[in-house]
Amino acid sequence: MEEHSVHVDANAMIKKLKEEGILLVWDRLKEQEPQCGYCSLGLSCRNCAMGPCRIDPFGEGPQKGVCGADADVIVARNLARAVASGAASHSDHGRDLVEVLARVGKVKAYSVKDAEKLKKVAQEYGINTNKSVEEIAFELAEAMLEDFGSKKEKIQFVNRAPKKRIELWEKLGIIPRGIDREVVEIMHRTHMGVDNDPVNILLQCLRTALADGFGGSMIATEVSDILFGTPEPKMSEINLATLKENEVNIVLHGHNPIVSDAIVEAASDEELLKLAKEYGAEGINLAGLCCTGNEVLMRKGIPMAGNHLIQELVIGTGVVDVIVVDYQCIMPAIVDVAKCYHTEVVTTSPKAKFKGAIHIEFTPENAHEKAKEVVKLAIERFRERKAELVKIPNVKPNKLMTGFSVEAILKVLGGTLQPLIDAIKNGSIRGVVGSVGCNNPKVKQDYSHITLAKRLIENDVLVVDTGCAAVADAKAGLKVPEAAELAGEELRKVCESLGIPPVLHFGSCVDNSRILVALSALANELGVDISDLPAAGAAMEWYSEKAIAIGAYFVASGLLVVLGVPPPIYGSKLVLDVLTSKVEELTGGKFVVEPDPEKAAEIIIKHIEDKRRKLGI
Ligand code: CUV
Ligand code: SF4
Repeated sequence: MEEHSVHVDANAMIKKLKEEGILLVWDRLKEQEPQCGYCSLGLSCRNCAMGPCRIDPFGEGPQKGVCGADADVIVARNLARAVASGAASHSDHGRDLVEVLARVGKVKAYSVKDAEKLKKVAQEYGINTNKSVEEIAFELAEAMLEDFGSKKEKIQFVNRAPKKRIELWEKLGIIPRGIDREVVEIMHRTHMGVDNDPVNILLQCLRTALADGFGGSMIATEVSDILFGTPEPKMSEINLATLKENEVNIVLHGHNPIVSDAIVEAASDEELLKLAKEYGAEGINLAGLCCTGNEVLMRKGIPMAGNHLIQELVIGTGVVDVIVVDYQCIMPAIVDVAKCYHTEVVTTSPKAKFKGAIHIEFTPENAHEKAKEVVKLAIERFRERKAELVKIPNVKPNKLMTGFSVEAILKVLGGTLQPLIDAIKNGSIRGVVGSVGCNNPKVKQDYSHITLAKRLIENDVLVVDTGCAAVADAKAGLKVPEAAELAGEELRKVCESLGIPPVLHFGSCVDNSRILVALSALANELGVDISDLPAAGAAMEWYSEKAIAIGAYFVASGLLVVLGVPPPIYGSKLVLDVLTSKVEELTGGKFVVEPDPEKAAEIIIKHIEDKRRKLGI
């Protein structure tokens, strides 16, 4: 059988779980195959009860749904609903953070860790910062909540984009007005008998995606930095061997740092540590998964167990006492896997309960106590481990350097972007690529992320990564300063002189907003638009609707975006043509679908060289 992952630790665990008779994501994918062709092409619609309807892709069967909608409308509408869901997920996560920000000073568990950033962001919102931190925090939270509503003409952070870009969005009529508003408008427009112009629907996709990138996601990043500290470079470790056999292990899974941060605090509580030792554990060990893992890794250097496709495997080590989750990308399957071990799955959000899990609901008010409760539960579960099921893969944890916020990069560069601009201009850095997104069981785990990153750095292209792509690259050893050796000669020199790796960890998925901020700043310094930059994006192993929203705001911002997994748009020539070609005339960006990471690298490098030529550098 072909191995499902490129990693030794993952494959060892897959083998172990298979032997134990546990069904995994790859087995369930197999059971689903062949997957529905209509759905894969985007040609099925169940938006109303006259349906469900399907359009025959070969032109022989029906070409219209019961209402008369054709393939173009149905495909565009389906894509729009995915963008709405993706934007809503990032943004509702952002809203939860804003609600904590509003309570600073009133709750025990949270405070402002970066007052300087609080003031800077408050000033952007036109708030007078001559008052207490708590007052500023409250006013900023109120102002940000207005970005979610429908009373504004433009979301505040849109102003961070280059002037030319904003003018372009105005001309196209895609300035996002309110985060919730754009999402609601997609749900409205895709109801039967509303927007039946596929191009008009696609433009609303771009506007909603921008409400995510320059709205919900950017708010999530900025407020997380304010509350938990703006990341700074630090070393940490990654892979399944970050779990410790002799310690209580708590795995932090999900997305929002609100819960994970409180648990990090609680895990160093003296009394709980004492209790753990009484029960025979040497300590309390934390390991992250997916994006909440990225959040606590970036800010606190908490080790990372793995990315999306590791979530079932991590439990299979038999040493996870509690896996605590909030929301997004948490497979319901982990509850089933946990049942085969002593592991408890703990849910924390009223928005995301799982059948078979223990629900310990976190609020800003009770987070302190609830976090201790979770840690205590883990300590108790430690005693219930089944020795015969314990097996941590026999590998060493990989090292990585994390913590590259835009602020941290500026510090590394000595306070200005000039050294980076010089390096780009003189060609020692040919360009910058954001490698983002998930794992998908349809792709050998991490293969495409890692291959793409390697080819890019070999060709002197600096890679910045987020989400599960970031975890993949780190596991492959691309995020240590010594990885500079794997880069082309010119990029190697730059990395060595700065002491940084050629692949920089920008954070979680909402932190893709950091890429928008960095590219906007670069474009502004150079006096050009984002679409003029030698830059691109890639989501080689994406699975999530959130990744579609990210791809769409990158394209709306003027970037070429390579998708390694085909999106469900092939049922409409028109939609396919707009997104992979015509949109370039509008925004300067476009999608390319290319599953082969070697070819994807070639496409990106060619794009970067074209942009350099046009800039005359
Ligand atoms: Ni938000 S969205 S699988 S955890 S990157 Fe990872 Fe990242 Fe995709 Fe989910
Ligand atoms: Fe069918 Fe039209 Fe209803 Fe969709 S909206 S299910 S195409 S009738």
